Amino acid sequence: MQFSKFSFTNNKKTYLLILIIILFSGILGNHIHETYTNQPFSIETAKPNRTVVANLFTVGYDLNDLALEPGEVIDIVLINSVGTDHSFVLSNPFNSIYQYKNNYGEIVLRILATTEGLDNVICELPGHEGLHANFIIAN
Ligand SMILES: [Cu+2]
Repeated sequence: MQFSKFSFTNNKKTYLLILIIILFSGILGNHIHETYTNQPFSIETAKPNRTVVANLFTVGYDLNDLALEPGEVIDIVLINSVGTDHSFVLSNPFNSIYQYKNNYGEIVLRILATTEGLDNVICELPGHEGLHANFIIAN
């Protein structure tokens, strides 16, 4: 059995080929990455499928019968919320929430429902534990 001696000149083509592969995979990788980052789904800019109104003080009762379909984006306008601070979160981390204020200064909760089942929206500020509502996500 014979072993060829290591020689840089004999392996030049191999090194060149590896270099070309590395460079092209870098270019291709960057291209794919750019394609994804140019078209992200953003709940902030998503158009809600519908808008419902709930009173901040009776939000649990007002949203009692709320049912969302998987994939649905809904805006919940909280009346009586002008001038107060709240930080609403969802119990299910697979669903998304985006809180913003509309032109009247009312808090709006935009929810993207992705996972079937029950979920709960609650204000996480201390003393605001009473501000919560259950809703169901089902087809
Ligand atoms: Cu609150």
